[in-house]
Amino acid sequence: MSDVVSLIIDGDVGVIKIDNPPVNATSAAVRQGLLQGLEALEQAPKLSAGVIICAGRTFVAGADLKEFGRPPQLPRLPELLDRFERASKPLVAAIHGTALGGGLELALACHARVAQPGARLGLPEVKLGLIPGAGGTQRLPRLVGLERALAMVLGGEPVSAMEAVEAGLVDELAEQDLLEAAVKLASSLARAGRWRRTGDLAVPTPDAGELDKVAGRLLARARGQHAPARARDAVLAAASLPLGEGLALERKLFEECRTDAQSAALRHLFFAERATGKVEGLAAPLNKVAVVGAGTMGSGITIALLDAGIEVVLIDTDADSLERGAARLRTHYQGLVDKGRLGAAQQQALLARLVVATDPREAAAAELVIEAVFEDLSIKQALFATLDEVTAASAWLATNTSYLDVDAIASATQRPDRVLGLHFFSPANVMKLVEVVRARHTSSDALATGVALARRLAKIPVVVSNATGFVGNRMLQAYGRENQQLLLEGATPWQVDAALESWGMAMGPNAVLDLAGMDIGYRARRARTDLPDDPSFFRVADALVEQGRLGRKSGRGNYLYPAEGPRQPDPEVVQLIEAEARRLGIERRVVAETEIVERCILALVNEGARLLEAGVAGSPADIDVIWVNGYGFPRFRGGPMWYAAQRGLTEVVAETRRIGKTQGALYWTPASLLVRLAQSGENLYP
Ligand code: T1G
Repeated sequence: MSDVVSLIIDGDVGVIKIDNPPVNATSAAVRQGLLQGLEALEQAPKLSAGVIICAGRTFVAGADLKEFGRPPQLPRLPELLDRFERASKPLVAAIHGTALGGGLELALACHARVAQPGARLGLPEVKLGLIPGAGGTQRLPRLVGLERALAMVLGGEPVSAMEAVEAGLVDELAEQDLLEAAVKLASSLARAGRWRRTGDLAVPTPDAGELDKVAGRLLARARGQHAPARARDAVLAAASLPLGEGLALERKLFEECRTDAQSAALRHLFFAERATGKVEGLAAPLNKVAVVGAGTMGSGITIALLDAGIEVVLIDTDADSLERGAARLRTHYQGLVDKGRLGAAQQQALLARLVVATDPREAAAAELVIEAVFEDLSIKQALFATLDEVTAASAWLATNTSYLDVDAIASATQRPDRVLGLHFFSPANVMKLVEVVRARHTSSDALATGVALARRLAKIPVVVSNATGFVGNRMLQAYGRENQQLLLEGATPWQVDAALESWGMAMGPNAVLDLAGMDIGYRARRARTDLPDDPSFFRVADALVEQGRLGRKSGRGNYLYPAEGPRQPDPEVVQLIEAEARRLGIERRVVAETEIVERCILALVNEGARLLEAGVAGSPADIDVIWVNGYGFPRFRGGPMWYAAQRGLTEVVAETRRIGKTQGALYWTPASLLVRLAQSGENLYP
């Protein structure tokens, strides 16, 4: 057979075993091996049935994404699976781990499915800008009905083995030995002399109104994306077209997705998010972590640590703050219990791993301390000096600062090699991004320990160098400056937000400022000595804060926040902006939506390029991962640097220069990296 697919005899059953680490993707070699395995099985007179099983940690988790963009090799998966479905002997899929995409399609082309209780089954192709392309949109509805098939294909989320049994997707749960259960079922199908081909089943006629509701809800969540609507068309066709025609339509729609720029962007991110944080150095094991600062960030970080099975000492020298933080944790977990998402026993076990204290000396036994106190350098330095005394010499000390100088913080200790930044994003137990900050003396083991911890928390670590705002917030400043300037020049906060949200940003910059609270930025700007000499710099945000309009937390900021219902535009804000514009001598005008998007997004690109030149960001892919996971940049556009690369750097540089003619060279001089690449005909991505 081949080194990735083997045929083993188990009584009268031929077991086709796939062994293609790490996730048994259906590479060309696997497809060739499967075809050979099936032909050998059919030609073996002593074999009456077949089982498809996988070695390693999971059943087939999909087509091999590394093959995209290369010339296709035979057999292609759709034809192979049609061949499986028409096999002359019954085939049973034995599922463990995650049967996803082409893996679930392989199982659907079999005649029955057995799964381990912990297995998960799904068609996540839309998350890659694709649709199932090997029969999933036609066979799944035949087993689970159109409504559930729409939800699975348009949402892309997997279902548990139990849910799959209830839905008719899986025939049996293998509580004990998976292979034994599958062989037994395969034999029984052969003895019965009949087995059902999924493709022969009729699709139960649905309630059209219900279908529209399911599809409408899922499509609304996929604003701006192309694949989900194509997926809907393919799935609905299963109820109206014979299998062959439905498969042909699926293939056509799949090809449209495969060649769509959105899929290239999403597949870029898939690999980019797995490539970040590859650092030298040895990650130290962490069993006990101290978190200092029981505020919003400290509590969120504590939840993430507890959820990952780590013991936490939550310290706050202010007893009231500590109690508020502890109450926040208890409320969080009780809320999960109330929603049925956490068992009471699990809740107890989680909280049993938590100790709270007001004395920093309680951090003595922690292998790592994460500081999340007030964003003030002297406060942090004093704390790190204390931690230096009270913790073991081997302890790692991390600061969660979002923009302060990590070198200055490290200098307060005798162990700067063991000091790093772990910049979490709020809410820290939800947001996936962690900027792992390499300060001047940070050792490679310290970095590796930070990266490994982020992965253990199911987050995405990106290593950045120490510089004001690191990467994400430095770029946010450039993006925010354009927003502020556009307001002074004539746009309203809701106009800017609407323009960027329809372009794909998860939330407009003014709504984000209100959410975070504008007093934070206000204080940070006053503490800085490196701001541009520009009286209009963030002047609208500052004026709002000076009028007590901090954002959501004060009920009004760029918007009004009524007790009930959505945020509201506020004419008073326009008056405030107009007054500031007059004072600054800025003549207001009508600002077009295209100008808003162009200036805010290209400001991001230019600042990102500057950070690459300065070595603060390690790669364009790191920047893309930061902005789609920390700031709501639309995934289907691949990230700021991917977007610029697809647009072409010659055009990006020309546009930057054009904007600079009216906005001035201070902010709009094209980064020399972009100019150099454009001139040499190169790009940010090969
Ligand atoms: N192709 C190639 N490599 C893959 C892969 C895939 N489908 N899935 C994972 N890998 C690599 C990944 O890059 C990493 O490599 C390693 O495996 C571990 O991954 C026809 C066309 C299965 C839930 O979308 O969701 O089928 O960095 O770090 O956290 O209709 O991987 O170690 O070198 O993510 O334990 C549909 C994608 C494809 C599933 C495991 N399938 N994968 O998560 O490990 S399109 C998917 C995942 C398709 C058909 C269509 C996850 C996982 P490296 P990991 P994990």
